Amino acid sequence: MRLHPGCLSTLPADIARPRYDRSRLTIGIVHLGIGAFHRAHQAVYTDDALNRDFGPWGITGVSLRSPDTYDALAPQGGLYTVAVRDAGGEHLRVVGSVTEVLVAPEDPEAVLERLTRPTVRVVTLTVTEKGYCHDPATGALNEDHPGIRHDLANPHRPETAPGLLTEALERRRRAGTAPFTVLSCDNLPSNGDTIAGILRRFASLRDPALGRWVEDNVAFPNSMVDRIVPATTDEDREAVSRHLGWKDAWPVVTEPFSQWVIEDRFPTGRPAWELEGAQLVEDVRPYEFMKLRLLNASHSTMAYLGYLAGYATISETVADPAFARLIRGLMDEEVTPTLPVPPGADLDRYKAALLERFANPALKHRTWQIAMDGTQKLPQRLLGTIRDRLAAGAPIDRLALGVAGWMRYVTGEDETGQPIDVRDPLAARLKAVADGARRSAETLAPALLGVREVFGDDLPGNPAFTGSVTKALGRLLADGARRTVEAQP
Ligand code: CS2
Repeated sequence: MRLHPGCLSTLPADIARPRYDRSRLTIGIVHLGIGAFHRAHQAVYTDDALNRDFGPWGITGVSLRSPDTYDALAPQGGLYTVAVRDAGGEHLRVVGSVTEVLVAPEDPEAVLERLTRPTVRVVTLTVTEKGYCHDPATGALNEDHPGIRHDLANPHRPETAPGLLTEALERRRRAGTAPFTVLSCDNLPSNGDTIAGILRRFASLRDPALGRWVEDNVAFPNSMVDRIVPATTDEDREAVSRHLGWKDAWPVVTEPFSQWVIEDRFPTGRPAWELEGAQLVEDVRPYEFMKLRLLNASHSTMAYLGYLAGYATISETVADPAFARLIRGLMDEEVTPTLPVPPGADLDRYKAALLERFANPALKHRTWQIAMDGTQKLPQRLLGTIRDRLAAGAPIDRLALGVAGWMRYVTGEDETGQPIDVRDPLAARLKAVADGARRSAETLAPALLGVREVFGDDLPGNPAFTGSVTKALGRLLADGARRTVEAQP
């Protein structure tokens, strides 16, 4: 039988469930991009906050592309299971904070209706890096993006996150309703400032007066989000449903660790997330640097080199002593010197915990999944650190090997000659560039460095950078990823 609100009281005692009356829950948050990460992170913090201090903070989840999540959760009344796994076993909880799911392409008016309700005071986003329709190298709105062009031409029938948010804000402005707070929960540098710049520009292009209103009235707090959430497999669905005793069409699987650091700027209020472990701070940047440059940079480096070496998951990759040594060296030697230490943080303990989290055998986090959207991820994960190191005249060998791993990966062919399913908004262009130059590092590296959206205008002209990347790529093409990693100091 399918999981549904009526079965909550019959669940086994060891399974946590909402302790509040969901039938009285009203919507206060709209979330754009209701994927697995949101459901294992923000929705859990909100569920905990509702358990402790019930209030008008129910979540409307919005899918911007596919109806899959709607098809899975709507028959379950929005309920789903979070399976927390580590070497010690699995703990389940059923989350109740998501009250409904909408599919924007199927019914954009319903989404806009929710976004313009005065009771909706916070809009959170996990639309992935590419969902911001921006230039990853600069963070500015990409005005040539096809979705942005569509939404500027059809402002009342938007398809993109910037278009939807701006149309909703415009309707609130006309109705005299206070704006909602926009809380980005994606792995972007200064994610709040970035979405602020994107929306202000988009709004100004629509109407300069609207642009000024957004500038003067809308809050965009920055945040750092962290929890490892692999894509859910059918095997996970079966295992969780067996443990639960009810069929859950789309549970999410995650680790015990969770962190959320938020700039406390919510003029019209927010749930008491801080009572559930979220950290409210003045300045999120040191936490964001720590996480993006240590965790996400290691993830991307292991994703490309691990995949090329034949490893399907992160735990398999880091179990290889040569890869563990590479990641340890990358974090200690090349990244840590660039990091401001966040208040109260112990970087050595943080890094040791990261290696344990990567090694979690109960999480099947695919290298292929993390390898997606490299053009949107490399700038904040590897290239920012590289720029700081170059400015300090410091070596970048391991960071450059990560970049070279991406270059080798986007050629679209693995070391056994099998095709790689490269997923990236620029995949076709990368393939064309690689096909034109892939015989040697001396031609492939400069060709890919020419992708300005990734490398900007500075790095392609920096000989220390281009030399280091070309050398590493040459090794990968000649010796393969495993031997190249083994040869690292
Ligand atoms: C991963 C992240 O897929 C990826 O790019 O590096 O989703 C990562 O698991 C999270 O940022 C961890 O908080």
